Amino acid sequence: MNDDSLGLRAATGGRGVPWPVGADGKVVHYGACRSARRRLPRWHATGRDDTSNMSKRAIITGITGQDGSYLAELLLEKGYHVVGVVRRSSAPNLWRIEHLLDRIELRPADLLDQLSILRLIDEVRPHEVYNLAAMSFVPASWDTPLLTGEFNSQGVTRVLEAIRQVDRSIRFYQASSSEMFGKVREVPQSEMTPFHPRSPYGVSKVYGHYITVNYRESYDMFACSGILFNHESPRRGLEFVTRKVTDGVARIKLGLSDSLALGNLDAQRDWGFAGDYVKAMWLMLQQPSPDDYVVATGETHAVRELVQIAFEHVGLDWERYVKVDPRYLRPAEVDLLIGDPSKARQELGWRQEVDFRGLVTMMVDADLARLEKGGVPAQPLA
Ligand code: NDP
Ligand code: GDR
Repeated sequence: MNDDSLGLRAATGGRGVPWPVGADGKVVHYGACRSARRRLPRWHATGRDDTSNMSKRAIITGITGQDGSYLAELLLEKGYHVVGVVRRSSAPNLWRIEHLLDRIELRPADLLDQLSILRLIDEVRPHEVYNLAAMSFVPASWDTPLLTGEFNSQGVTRVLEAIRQVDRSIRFYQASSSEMFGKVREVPQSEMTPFHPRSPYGVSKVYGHYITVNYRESYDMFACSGILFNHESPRRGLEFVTRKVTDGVARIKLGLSDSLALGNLDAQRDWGFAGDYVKAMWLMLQQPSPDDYVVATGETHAVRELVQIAFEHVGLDWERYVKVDPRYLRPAEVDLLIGDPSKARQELGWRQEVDFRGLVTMMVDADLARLEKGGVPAQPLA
């Protein structure tokens, strides 16, 4: 299979990656790093020039998702050659990266297919891999628990295993989640808080987290797990509660709808802006050694508060429009999440720029602008 099989050649400008060559311009082969100095961790033994991003190549799995699109923008700004992974679908889902298509390369692969991942890593020979691809909608994980595990647990192992076989010096980021804390054992949650996941999604992410830690400890790989709390944006999928609310508010304001059905209004989340959070992903892979970090705002808000701010922003009283529909309640709920981002702040120098109110109003304004222009995508699924 090549780019043409997905009709992507035009989108990528037909460019290929100059592979298989290392940053020094020499052809590299499987196991090229295996004879490197044994007593140093693998990522010290690459001979790559890590001081400049100009020559760096990064693979992003999940580039068509919310975070993938923001991360691709960030890496392009930093001068990376960005390779995005897309999976076969009857209707391409490129709306979040349409504005980037002439600056990135798209390659076909699927987290379910080990050989496609192995070939991808071997052909691109990236410096960094950001594994963002996942089945990310929590309620769907009860409908498809086995498939969720295949994507979110074994999918991570497949990427790590491909890196191990091709070149262990490749730096790896795993998109772990605050859903791993689930029924929380302490407040706030930090890197030391034990996990108690409450959904097949949460359970699958715990596996993804620990297999990342295990490959780091077993093979000296530069593998980091970012334990990110909820982060949102105007590019968020319509099924997640923030976007469902901001889209719903915009529809009601414009007379396109007269009510909004939601589930648990009492759930509390630590919500931040996705554009801020992808910076933490990049920072993790620029450190002298690999580690795991909680990324959060350190504040928590109830769904009810989200709803109130969003309706207030357009001058409406939420209680007139919002209905609680038991269909949106979950078999087991995560009641309260609030992260302690001290380590990310101290060690990575990471800071959020957008606060909760700023995030909600930005999303409402974006949905109003989109709907006013006539962009009316399908109704949210959940
Ligand atoms: P999205 O749901 O927006 O994007 C998911 C991406 O994964 C899409 O690009 C999707 O591709 C891709 N994907 C799914 N299955 C496969 C597969 N089998 N092979 C290849 N690609 C696949 O998620 P987000 O951007 O919000 O999240 C990114 C990651 O961060 C996910 O792993 C999520 O679980 C995790 N996370 C997210 C948080 C958040 O608040 N956003 C918080 C903590 C963790 P397609 O377009 O083809 O469907
Ligand atoms: P979450 O996000 O499950 O935290 O996972 P979501 O926005 O789906 O739910 C947040 C909270 O809102 C409550 N809720 C509703 N949720 C949805 N989707 N629809 C509703 O109508 C509704 N009403 C109330 C939920 O019960 C829940 O408590 C997100 C995903 O991005 C994961 O991939 C990621 O790992 C975590 O955030 C951190």
